Amino acid sequence: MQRIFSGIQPTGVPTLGNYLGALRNWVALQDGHDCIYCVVDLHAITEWQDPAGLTRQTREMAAVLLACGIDPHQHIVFLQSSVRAHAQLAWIFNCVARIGWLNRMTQFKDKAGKNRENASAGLYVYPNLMAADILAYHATRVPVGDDQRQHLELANDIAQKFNHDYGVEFFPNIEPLILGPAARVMSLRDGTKKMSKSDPSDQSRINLNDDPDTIALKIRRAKTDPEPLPFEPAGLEARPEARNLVGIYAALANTDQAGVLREHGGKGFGAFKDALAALIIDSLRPIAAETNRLLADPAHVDAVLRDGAERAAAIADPIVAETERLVGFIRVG
Ligand code: AQP
Repeated sequence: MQRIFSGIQPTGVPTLGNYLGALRNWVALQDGHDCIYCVVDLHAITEWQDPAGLTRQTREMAAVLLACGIDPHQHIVFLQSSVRAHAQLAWIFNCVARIGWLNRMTQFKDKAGKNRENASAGLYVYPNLMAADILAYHATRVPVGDDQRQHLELANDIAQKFNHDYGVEFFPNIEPLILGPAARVMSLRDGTKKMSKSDPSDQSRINLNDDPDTIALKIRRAKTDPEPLPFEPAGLEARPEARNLVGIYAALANTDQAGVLREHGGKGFGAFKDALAALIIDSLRPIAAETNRLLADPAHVDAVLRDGAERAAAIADPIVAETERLVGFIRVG
C-alpha cells in the first residue's frame, strides 16, 4: 500500500478552503492507503503565534481532523513537534536545498510581502521542513491544495539531489494529489486571492465552526458581479468570484461546474447564494457538532495524539537514522 502524508498548520480555525482542498480528500484517501496526517505546529511558528492561541488552535485542529472522519486507529494523526525526526531531517535538507530554489517559492513571496527583510528565516526554509515531513516517512503521495504544488516540486528536487550527492536511491519520488473541483477555493472578498485561515478579514472565509447565520451572512455578502450565472462553464471566464462560488457548490454537491450551471444557469446571485449557503450549512453542521463534542474531552484528544506520535516516530526514526548514517554522522549514543 502506498503511504500518504499530509499536514495542516494550526494557524487558525480551518476554512472551507482547507476542507475542500485538503481535509475532505484526506478522509477519502484512507480507503486503500496508509495515511499519516499531521498538525504542523513547527510550520505555524514561521509566523508569530501567540503561545496560548497556538496551544488552543493546535488542539482544535486535531479535533477537526477527527471530526471530519480521519480514523486515528487505522491511520496516524499526530503533532509535528512531538516527533523530533521532522526537525532533524529538515536541518539536513537545509544543507541540500539551494538558495536559488527557495528564492523562486511564490508562497514565501506572498507571505513575506514587502517586508521580506523582516520575515523569519523559518518562513524562508519552510519548504525544506515540508520535504522532511514527507520524506521522513518515505511517503509517496501527498494530497494538497493547488497552492502547494510548487513546494512538492521542490521536495522532489531535494530528494533527487540528496540521492545524487550521496550516490543512493534512498528517498522516493513524491506524487502530489490535487483533487476535486475546489482544489483552490478563493477569498469571498476577492476572487483572485486564495481563502486563508489567517486572512485578517473574517468575511473573506467560511470557518468550519461558523454558525449557520454567520455562514448565510458571509455568503450573502460575498463579492459577485451584476450578471446572472452563465449556462456553460466558459461563461465563468474572467468572472473569478462567480467561478469560485460555482466551484464551491460543485465540490459540496459532488458534481462539476457544468452540473451546477445546468441547474442554476440564468439565475441571479440572490437565489444562487441562498442555495449555496444552505448547502454549506448542511455540509458543515455535523463537523462542527463532532468537533465541539471532542473538545469537551481534551484528554481524549491528547491521548489520540500521543499514540499517533509514538507510531509516527517508530516509522520516521529509523529513516532519519539511516539518512544520518549516509551523510556520515557517527552515532555514539
Ligand atoms: N483556499 C484553499 N483552497 C484549497 N486548498 C487550500 N489549502 C489551504 N487553503 C486552501 C490546503 O489546505 C492544506 C493545509 O494548508 P496549511 O494550513 O498547511 O497552509 P496554507 O496552505 O497556507 O493554508 P491557509 O489556510 O492559507 O493557512 P495560513 O493562513 O496559515 O497560511 C494544504 O493542503 C493547502 O493546500
